Amino acid sequence: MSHASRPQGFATRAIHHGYDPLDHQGALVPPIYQTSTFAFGSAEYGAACFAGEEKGHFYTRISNPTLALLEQRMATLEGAEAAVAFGSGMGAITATCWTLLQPGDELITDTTLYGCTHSFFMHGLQRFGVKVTRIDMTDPQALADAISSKTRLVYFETPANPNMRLVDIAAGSAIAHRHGALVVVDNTYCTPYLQQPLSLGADVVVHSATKYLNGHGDVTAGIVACNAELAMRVRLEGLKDMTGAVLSPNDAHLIMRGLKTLALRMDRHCENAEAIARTLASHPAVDKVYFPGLESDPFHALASRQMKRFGGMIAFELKGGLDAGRSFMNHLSLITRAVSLGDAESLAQHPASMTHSTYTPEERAAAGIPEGLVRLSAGLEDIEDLIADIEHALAASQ
Ligand code: HCS
Repeated sequence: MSHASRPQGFATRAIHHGYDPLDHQGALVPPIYQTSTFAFGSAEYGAACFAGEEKGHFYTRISNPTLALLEQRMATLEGAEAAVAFGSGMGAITATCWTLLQPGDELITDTTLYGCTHSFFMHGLQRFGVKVTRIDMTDPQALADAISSKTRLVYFETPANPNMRLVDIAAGSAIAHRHGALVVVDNTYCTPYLQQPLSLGADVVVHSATKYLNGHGDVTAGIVACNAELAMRVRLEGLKDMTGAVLSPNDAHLIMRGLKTLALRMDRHCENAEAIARTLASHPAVDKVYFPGLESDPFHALASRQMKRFGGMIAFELKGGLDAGRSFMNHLSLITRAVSLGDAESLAQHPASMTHSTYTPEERAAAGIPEGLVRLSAGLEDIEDLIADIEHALAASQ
């Protein structure tokens, strides 16, 4: 294999893919095209752009060179033909669903979803005539039993936010495809560094790029990655016409800066999370730890097959329940009490009253989201400092 045709590794593509400084006056870092609109050399050229006969950029809600570079990088990292960037993860999710569903269709999803995705499905899509069926997707047989010719999309997170349930992507995709349904996987918790759903049979990957992909807590963004035909539909219907949830070029630049260190950061997040999970699992105040890296976790075998490592997210319950969980959070001094995840800073939050407060208590119970559950996003700090903070907060909450 010649040097030029040798496939480049993940970190190399995250840093270099799609850009040659010599095409841009030598600028090492890609220029930011901070512009809303693009001049047409002639009226005819502008008309051809609008007609789709010319590939040129003409308005940033539809495309922009800085967004296009981020999209190419995310496509190569996910093993997709194309990607589309959005101004938030919810922008990516809603645009995908508005593009691929119509009244009368059915969407089958897992009982556990991020709170606003749950809310969009139950209170948004259903209002517009889409049937939403929630099942236990950790059991492929439940999908096989529920799916029908009306099922257009099968949608799940793996690991799921916040209770770390895993879904077998290959098994779910095989069942969905036998019935002509498309599979959409929210890959936010893993990033393509840890898991590539398209290679396991999924059709569309969605991300909140606000999280690990950017990694620095200063941007909200979303990504859809899939085949070129679907991506064009999501761009022209879901992004351009139905949500307008465009990403700013400056934020695309920040995400590309984050992507340069994604591989390094993910390894550190994974190492810190494993050490925290083992500390929690052996502490007398802790009732239950939800982390697929623990050999005792029910999803350990699937995670070992489907993920490169076990990720940076942990959930746990204390023996003292909700009160102890709140006390734990209030006694943290290094770990920040905040929603979101995947930042350099470790973050702790209470799903029942924060990210998953859009569920009714009954829905949370059915989804396996206990009221006392605490969610931790392991950051990049020194592990000794994180463990000291956690041990102090646990001791104060017994
Ligand atoms: N999706 C983010 C934002 C919550 S409101 C999270 O923390 O799960």
